[in-house]
Amino acid sequence: MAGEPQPDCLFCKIVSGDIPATIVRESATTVAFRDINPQAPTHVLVIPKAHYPDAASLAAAEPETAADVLREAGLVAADEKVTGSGYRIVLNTGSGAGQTVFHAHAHVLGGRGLQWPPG
Ligand code: IU
Repeated sequence: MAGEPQPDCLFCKIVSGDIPATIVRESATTVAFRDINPQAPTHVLVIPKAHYPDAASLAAAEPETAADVLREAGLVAADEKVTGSGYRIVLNTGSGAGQTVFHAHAHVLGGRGLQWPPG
């Protein structure tokens, strides 16, 4: 069923606690944890607890949960004190765009200068 945990999904295992992560925020529908390979001083991933392969499919199926992910991303930025300097929310979608984990997630990047366009 759509949104159900997938046995081979690493982020579903972080949600269930079967794989450890440094969790910085949690809500009824989301978990936020530090990226294991940080690309900036602040690099946190916000994921829905429900399993969808990418952000667009999450938004199509559960728009309120997609909004929760974005709200939590903003709260992470505030917690990390990067709202003043600016931060970036990234939704890599598809392997050609660099997506490597096919459980929807928003990267929250901040704490350094960020170039545009991204690579
Ligand atoms: P991507 O947008 O799918 O490329 O992002 C996946 C991110 O998940 C990437 O930045 C990894 O470093 C990160 N990550 C993690 O934090 N913990 C894990 O156990 C795994 C990946 I697997």
